[in-house]
Amino acid sequence: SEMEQTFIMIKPDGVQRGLVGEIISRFEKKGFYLKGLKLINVERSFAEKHYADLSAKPFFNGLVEYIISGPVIAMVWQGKNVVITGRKIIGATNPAESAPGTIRGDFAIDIGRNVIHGSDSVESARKEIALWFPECPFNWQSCLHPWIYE
Ligand code: DAT
Ligand code: MG
Repeated sequence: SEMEQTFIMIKPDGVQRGLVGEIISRFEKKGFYLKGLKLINVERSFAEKHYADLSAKPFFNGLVEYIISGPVIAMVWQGKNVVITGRKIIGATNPAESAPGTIRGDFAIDIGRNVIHGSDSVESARKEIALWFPECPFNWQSCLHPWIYE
C-alpha cells in the first residue's frame, strides 16, 4: 500500500471559506504526496455520477445541488494507507460527530456543509480518480521520501 492513492475533494463551502491552504497543509505535513490538483466547476451529471451510489437517498438532490454550487478542489494524494488515514484526517461524515482535530471536527457544523470528500476504500478511490482525473495523476517522487518512510 506504499503507492496507494486516494481522491480528495474540497467542496464548494471549503473553497468559499478559504480552507484550501489549511486542508492541503494537513495532508502535506502528514507526509502524503500531492499527485493531482485542479480547481473545477462540475456539471450536474458529473456530480450525479460521482455520488451514483447515493442516488436513492432522500438527500441526494440537495447533495448534488451543493456540489455544483461553486468551484471545488479535486486532488489525488498518495502514500502508505492514504485512503483510511485520509478518512481519519477528514473525520466522521456528520461534523457533529467528528472529533476535534479532524477537518470536519474543526471546521464544519452541518452534514450538508461538511467541507471535504475523501474516498472510502481503495476500490472507490480507483473509480473516483479515473472519473476526476482521466488525464491521469501526475507522477513525481519527493526527495524527502527516505525521511518519511523507513
Ligand atoms: P462521506 O462523505 O463521509 O463519505 P457518504 O459517502 O455516506 O459520507 O455521503 C456523502 C455525502 O452525503 C456526505 O459527505 C454528506 C451527505 N450525507 C450523507 N449522509 C447524509 C444524511 N443522512 N443527510 C444529509 N446528507 C448526508
Ligand atoms: Mg463517501
